[in-house]
Amino acid sequence: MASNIIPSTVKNIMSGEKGAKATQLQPDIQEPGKDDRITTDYGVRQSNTDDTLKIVNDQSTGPQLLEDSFAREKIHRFDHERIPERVVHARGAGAFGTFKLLESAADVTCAAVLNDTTRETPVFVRFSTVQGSRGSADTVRDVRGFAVKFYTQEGNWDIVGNNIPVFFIQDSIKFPDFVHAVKPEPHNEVPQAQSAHNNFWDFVNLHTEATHMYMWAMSDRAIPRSYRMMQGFGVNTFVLINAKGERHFCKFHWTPELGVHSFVWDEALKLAGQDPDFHRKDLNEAIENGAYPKWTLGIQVIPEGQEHDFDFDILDATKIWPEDLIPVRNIGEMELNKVVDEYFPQTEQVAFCTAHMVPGIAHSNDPLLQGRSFSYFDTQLSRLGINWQELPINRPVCPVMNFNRDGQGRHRITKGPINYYPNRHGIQPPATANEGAYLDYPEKVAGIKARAKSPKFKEHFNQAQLFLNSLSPPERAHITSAFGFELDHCDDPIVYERMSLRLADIDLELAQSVAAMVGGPVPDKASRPNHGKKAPKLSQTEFAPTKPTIATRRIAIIIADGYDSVTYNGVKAAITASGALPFTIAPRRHEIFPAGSDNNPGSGVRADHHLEGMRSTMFDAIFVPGGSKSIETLSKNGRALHWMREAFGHLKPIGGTGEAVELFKLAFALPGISISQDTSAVESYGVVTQNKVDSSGFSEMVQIAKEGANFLEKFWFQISQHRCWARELDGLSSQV
Ligand code: HDE
Repeated sequence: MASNIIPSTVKNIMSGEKGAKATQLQPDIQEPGKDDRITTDYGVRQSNTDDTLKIVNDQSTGPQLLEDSFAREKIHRFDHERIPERVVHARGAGAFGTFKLLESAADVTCAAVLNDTTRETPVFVRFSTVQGSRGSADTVRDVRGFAVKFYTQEGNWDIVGNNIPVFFIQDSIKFPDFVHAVKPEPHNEVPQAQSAHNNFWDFVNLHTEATHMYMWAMSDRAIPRSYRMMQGFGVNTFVLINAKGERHFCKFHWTPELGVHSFVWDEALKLAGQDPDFHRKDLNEAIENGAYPKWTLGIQVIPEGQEHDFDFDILDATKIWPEDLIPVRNIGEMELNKVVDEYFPQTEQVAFCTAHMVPGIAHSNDPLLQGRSFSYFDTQLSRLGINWQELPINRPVCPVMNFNRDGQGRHRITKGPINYYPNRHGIQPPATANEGAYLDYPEKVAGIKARAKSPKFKEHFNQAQLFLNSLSPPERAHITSAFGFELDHCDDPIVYERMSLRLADIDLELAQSVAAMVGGPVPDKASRPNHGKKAPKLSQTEFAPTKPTIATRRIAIIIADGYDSVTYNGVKAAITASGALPFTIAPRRHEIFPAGSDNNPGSGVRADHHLEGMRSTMFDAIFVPGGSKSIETLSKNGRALHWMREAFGHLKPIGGTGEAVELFKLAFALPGISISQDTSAVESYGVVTQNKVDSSGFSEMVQIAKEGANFLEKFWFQISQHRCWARELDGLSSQV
């Protein structure tokens, strides 16, 4: 049959992308359009993809035919769509970006990516949870993966890090035990993506080197508000080598521009059901809105020769290097500025490995790191096959030239008769130092061969205490309730009783509060005294942005028919002008009419969502403009009142003008909270109101100031603080 259809085209997307990695990815990107036609995998156009080939007549449908290769191909390809998910870190979200060096670190490393301040290095970052399977929720209590692949001109360099600076184990040989213990239990595959079960707490109780890490995992760090608001850490100790051949031990830090912020636990729990994709959507939303997330890259370095000067072993991944002893030097900045084009080929198929290091960066003898560098290569085999490094997302931007050949899924074609070295033509010899070869450091090593570790590895409690002592009062309170939650989910008394006693190794007050909550024996004395020391930068409160900001915050504006449109419009414009995101929420997702409009179509605003469709958990703050009819409707709406009370309970800033004050009185009729009827703006426990509205100037950029002169200045200040902790400390939030 002759075809008059325009020939099928597969377009390379050439626009909107720049840089070496983007160029390299381009030939593999298709953008199907209306002029394209569906084909088989071998390129033949298909006429019908809805009916299998079968025998039919006027009365009946007969058998299908084996010769229908179209149908077989379609089902066969579908049957094999899934690959094994990552054994840990299965659920993730990725994005592309760039790394720029701000200050050369040539004094400690000859890695060009950390020397050359004129370069922009493309990166791909994958954030993840650890325990859950690929379909689990984003907001569970868990460590978050923070893996960065730098496509440098000297080859790929991966920092495969986490958002917590320490780990549960010191030696890689324990990893299978640890992962088995934290993952769902083998007999019933319960629970999903949670450490709140017998096996996890049994393991970490018996395995005391995990103590420091589970303090972090019970802290707010394990329930981040956003991937964009987390720190990242290389965790392991790496080695930097400079041009003089000198060695420094190094830890890598990523610090987010927006500060480090977390959910409150009840909110995280609810979001796991209400919006399990919250974090991946949040990442894409920010990038698509041009609010590119940024982190600084910092290094802590210890010169060779000083590695034994500390009371902890610097190769022990269960220990931090306190910043008062070894300051962080910020040397670079990473920005994420492009969402992935397709999840599977990019975020799912990206393969990180701690052994991906460029000249100037090397392994230390950290026994966790050594094992990791075997594991990541090994695991890619079962996930992606032996040629995983040929997938576009994994390819370096510099040439890959070697005699590794063949294997399943080989793409590259290398011409010529030679596939070995040395060869008679002198093809592809190893590089010299001047040609940028990776040189191994000639480290002198002496010792006896033994299954053992050095003595300092055996101290397991000092830094757990250091961490707890360094937290703010709300953070400390959250740790106590997190233990309360987790151990309450353990039904084997051996587990929660032993853990209640174990906590007395860290802090007596913590142990007593938790034991009382979970039904364990309440210890009457500390099993080891708390040394009382603190260290800087362990509390999240120390990472507030240098200038308070409400950028990228999601603010729900709640209205009903009869709302005050002048204030609504003014505040909404001000939210946008400040880089935050306004969402209008109303009893229905249709046009909502303002006061005095006589419900004339076109006079109002279409709600983005209705009160049942979304929940307060999905927003950072709430604003309610006045309008007597609107407030009367909202006051009678149970869901609207629930929004207010839930946001209040989750410590969120709440702003209201005009008659909204009446709604707040109804919603927050609590002793201790006073909502003034004044004409001036008042602020009480993060609830900011203004009874009489002067909306002039609402759409201008707002000075963020607690003691600001007008409503927006004060409301913005509350939003910039993330949550109103005083509400929780004074027990108000638990009363709603
Ligand atoms: Fe991993 N880890 N890990 N890990 N890890 C994996 O590699 C492993 C550890 C981390 O987004 C696996 O490709 C061992 C510490 C991240 O693709 C696997 C040990 C830290 C990711 C593996 C550790 C991490 C992984 C599973 C103990 C923080 C996700 C799939 C010696 C510094 C990377 C894969 C991505 C993934 C092994 C401990 C971070 C099985 C053996 C410590 C962020 O190879």
